[in-house]
Amino acid sequence: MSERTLVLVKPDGVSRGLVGEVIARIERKGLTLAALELRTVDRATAEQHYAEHDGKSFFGDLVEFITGGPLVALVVEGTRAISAFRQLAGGTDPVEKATPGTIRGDFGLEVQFNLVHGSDSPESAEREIKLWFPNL
Ligand code: RTP
Ligand code: MG
Repeated sequence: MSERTLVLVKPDGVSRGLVGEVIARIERKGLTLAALELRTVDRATAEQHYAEHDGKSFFGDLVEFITGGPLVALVVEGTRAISAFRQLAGGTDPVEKATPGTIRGDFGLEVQFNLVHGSDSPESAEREIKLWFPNL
């Protein structure tokens, strides 16, 4: 069944020049791009995007980081796209959880700078796509 998922190449991924690398991996997997935009996100959007983490110790740093420079937002489409992209990304901690061969496992060292975001469920994907691409 075809699904859509919201992917972000976070500001660290953009500043390190890894946008092409991430997109190449998405395309090689067989997923397709339904939307793509470079943008610098405002605080309100960032707080809504990560609303589930509001109140946690890292929330302030997370919002600062995600609003701190341009990121690339994408809608990625294909069979089981939500879990397929989470698998490409690897676990949240790039060293302890993400394995080599994944985006985070190959390029990341720190939890805060883990390069990419992918929606974690159909409900999150629907909510996040509406937030980032209301006209899609
Ligand atoms: P994301 O939402 O960005 O795709 O990451 P995720 O699902 O793998 O992880 P999640 O639990 O949703 O956490 C969101 C982001 O918050 C940062 N974080 N820092 N310092 C910490 O303990 C901590 N825990 C999470 C990470 O950057 C994570 O991607
Ligand atoms: Mg998450």
